[in-house]
Amino acid sequence: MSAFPEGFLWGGATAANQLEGGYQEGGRGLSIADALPGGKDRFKIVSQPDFDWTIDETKYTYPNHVGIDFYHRYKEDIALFAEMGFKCYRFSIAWSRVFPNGDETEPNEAGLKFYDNVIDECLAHDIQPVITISHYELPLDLAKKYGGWKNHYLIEFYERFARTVLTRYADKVKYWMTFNEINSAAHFPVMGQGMVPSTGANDKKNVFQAWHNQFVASAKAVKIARELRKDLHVGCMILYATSYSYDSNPKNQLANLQQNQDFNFFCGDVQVRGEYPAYTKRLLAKYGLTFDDLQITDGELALLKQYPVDYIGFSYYMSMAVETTDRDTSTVAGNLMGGVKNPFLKASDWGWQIDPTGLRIALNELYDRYQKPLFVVENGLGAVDKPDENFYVADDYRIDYLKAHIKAMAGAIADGVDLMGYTPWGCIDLVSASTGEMSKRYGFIYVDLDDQGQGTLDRYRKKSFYWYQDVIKNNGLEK
Ligand code: BGP
Repeated sequence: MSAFPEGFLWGGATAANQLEGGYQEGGRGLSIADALPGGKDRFKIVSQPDFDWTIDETKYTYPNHVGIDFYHRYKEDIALFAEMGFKCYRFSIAWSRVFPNGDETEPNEAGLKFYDNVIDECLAHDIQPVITISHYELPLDLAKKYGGWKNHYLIEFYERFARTVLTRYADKVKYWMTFNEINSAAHFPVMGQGMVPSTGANDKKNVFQAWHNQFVASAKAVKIARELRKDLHVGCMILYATSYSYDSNPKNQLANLQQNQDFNFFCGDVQVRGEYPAYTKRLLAKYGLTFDDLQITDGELALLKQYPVDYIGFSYYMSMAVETTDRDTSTVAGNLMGGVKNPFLKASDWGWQIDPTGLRIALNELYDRYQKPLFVVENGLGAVDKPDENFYVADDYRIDYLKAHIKAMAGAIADGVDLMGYTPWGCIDLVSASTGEMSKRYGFIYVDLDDQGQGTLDRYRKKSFYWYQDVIKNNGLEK
C-alpha cells in the first residue's frame, strides 16, 4: 500500500513571469518582473530595495520578456506534463495580461483567452489546474503610480482581478492560492509587494501596511470564491524555512522561537486563523512600531476573521539555523535569506542547505498549528545541468534530492499529517527568480536556452523525467 492517499495531487509548479515570455503579446501590460535585470544586480535590487536602481523597462530584453516561450509552446509543455502523469499543474496568472495597467475597470479579453486555452489544455489531459493568483509580478503601473501594496487602493484592484479570474474559471479550477510566498516580503518587498526605491520599501512600516492590505485582499478573494461555489479550495502560500536553534543555549532557543513566529508563521497565522497573533506586538516593536502606526479598520479585521483560507500551500527548499552569540559561524545563503551554517547539512551550489528531515518537521509544525490540509507547492534542487551531445541530462543529484523529500512527506503522512499534494518547482526549466538566469535549473524537462537568451528553446526529457513518471504511476516511491 502506498504511503500517499488516493487522489494525491502529484504535479509540478511554475510562475507566469518565469516561463511565459510573450511579454507584450495579447495586450499584456508590463509587470514589475519585466523591469528587473538578470544577474547580480537583480539580487541586490530584490534584497536591498534602497539599492540605487531606476526602473527602465526598455533596458532588459531577457529573461522575463522571453521566459521559455510557454506563451507559444504551452500545448507541447502540457503534453509533456501529461506524459509524466501529472494530476495537477500549478501555474500563475499574469495580472498584467488581464489588467494591463492594473487599475482598469474592464479586463483584457485577449489575456484571458490565453488562460482559457491553458486551462482547457490541462483539463483535456485530466490535469487539475492549481492557480496562484499573484506570483511576484504586480503590474508595473501599480508600483510606479501607486507605490505598490502599501497603498490601500490595491485592495480594490486585486479584488477586481481575483473576481474576474475566479468567476471565469470557478467551474474548471478547484485549487487557488492568493499570493505567492507572502511572507517573503520580509526580505524581498520588491518582488512580493511591488515596492520600488521611491516607495520606501526598506521602511518596515510600509512592509507591514502592505501585508495588511494583502491580507484583506486575500480574504476578499476567499469571500468571492465561497460565494461562487462551495467546492473551491483557496489557500495561502508561505515560504517555509524550517529553523533550528544552533545549540541548546536558551538565548538561541528563544531567538529561534521568534524567528519561527516572525517569518514562518506570521502571515499564515493571520490568513489561516483570521487574526493577528499576540506576538505581533513584539514583532512590530522590534521596528519601533505599534498597531497605531498602521491603517487597519474594524471592518477589515472582521473580514479576516470571517474568510480564512482553507488550506496551507508552502514552498520548502532548505532549513536554517539561528545563532545569537558571537561565536564564529560563517553564514550561508538560504533561499536568499541569511542564517548560519548547519554543520549537519550539505548545501546546493547556491548555498541552500539541503534538509529533507526539515520538511517532515515543517509538515508536522504546520499541521499541529493549523489542523488544515497542507500542500507542498514548491520544492526542488537548483543545479547546473550538463546535457550530453543529444541534450540528455543524467540528473541523479536531482532525483536524490526529490526522493529524500518524498520520503520525508511519506513520514509526515504516517505521522498523521493531512497532505493534499506535491508540485516540485520548475517542473520544466525556467528563469530563476533570484538570479534571473537559466543556468539555475530545476526541471524534469531541459530547455535549450542559456543565460544570454541563446538557444533553440527545444525541450528534452531528463533522467528525472522518467523517474518522476514512475513515482506518479506508483503513487509514491517503490519500497
Ligand atoms: C521561490 C519562488 C519561485 C522560484 C523558487 C526558486 O522562492 O516562489 O518563483 O523561483 O523560489 O527560486 P530561484 O528561482 O531563485 O532558484
